Amino acid sequence: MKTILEQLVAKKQKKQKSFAVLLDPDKLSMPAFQKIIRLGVECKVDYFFIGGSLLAGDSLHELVLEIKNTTSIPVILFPGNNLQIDPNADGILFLSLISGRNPEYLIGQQVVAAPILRNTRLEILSTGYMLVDCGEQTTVSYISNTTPIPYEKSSVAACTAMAGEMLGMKMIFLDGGSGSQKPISRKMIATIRKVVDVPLIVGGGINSPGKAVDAWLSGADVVVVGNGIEKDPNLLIEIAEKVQELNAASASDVH
Ligand code: 1GP
Repeated sequence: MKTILEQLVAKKQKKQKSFAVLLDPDKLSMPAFQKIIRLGVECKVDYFFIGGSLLAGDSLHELVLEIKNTTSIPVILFPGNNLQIDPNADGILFLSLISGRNPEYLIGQQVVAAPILRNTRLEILSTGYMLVDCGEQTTVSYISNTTPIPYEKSSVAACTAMAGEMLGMKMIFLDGGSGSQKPISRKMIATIRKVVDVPLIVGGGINSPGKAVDAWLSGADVVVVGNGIEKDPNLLIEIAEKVQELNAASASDVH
C-alpha cells in the first residue's frame, strides 16, 4: 500500500488536488467535531489534519480516535509543539519552521520528539513550514517567537522553499496562520510552485470556495481549511465540490 507521501506525489503528477480539513481540538465540542467529521466523510475530503498552536484541553487523543473509528480518511497530526503526538493517527507533519530563525522550532522540538516518534507507527512527513505575514500577528508567530515572511516578498518565500527542498524536506507548508485576515497571495504560491517539485500545502484565512480555488489554481496541491469550517460547516461541502470539479476537469484534460 502506498504511503501518504507516495499518494500525494502520485496525485500531484496527475495534477489532482487535495483538500484537508483542520480540526483544532481546543476549538469545538465533540458533537460539533462529529458533525464536521460526518460531512468530511460524506464529501470524501482527503485528510483530516489535527492540531493547534496551544492545546489547553486533553481532547487530542479523543478526537483522533473518533476519526479513526469513523473513517479510513488519513488523520495527520499538525502539531504546535512536541507534546502533540498521538500514536493512533496515521501520520505527522514533522515540521521545521524554516521561515523563522528560532532554533527551538528549527530543530530543538524535533530532537525531543524524534525518539518518541521512533516508537510509533506514524508516517513521518518531513515538512518545511513557512509562515507568511497575512495581516496581523498570529498565535503561531507569537508562540514560535519568529517573524513571518512579509506578504509581498514572494522571492524570499521562494528561496526559503528551495532551501527546504534542498535540505531534503518532502513537502512545503505555506501558512498565513489560523484565521489570518487574508490568504497567502496567488503570486507567492505561484512563485514557489515554479521553484520546488515537492507537494505544496497552503492554508490560513481560506474561508470561501473562491479562495480555495485560487490557491489550487496558483499551484497548491493541498488546501487546508480550519476556521472557516468551524464557523460554518457547510463551507466544507462547498469547497469539496470545488476540488472535485477541478479534479474532474484536469482528469478529462489528460485523457
Ligand atoms: C492554520 O493553515 C491552517 O495553520 C488553517 O488556517 O484556520 O485560517 O483555515 P485557517
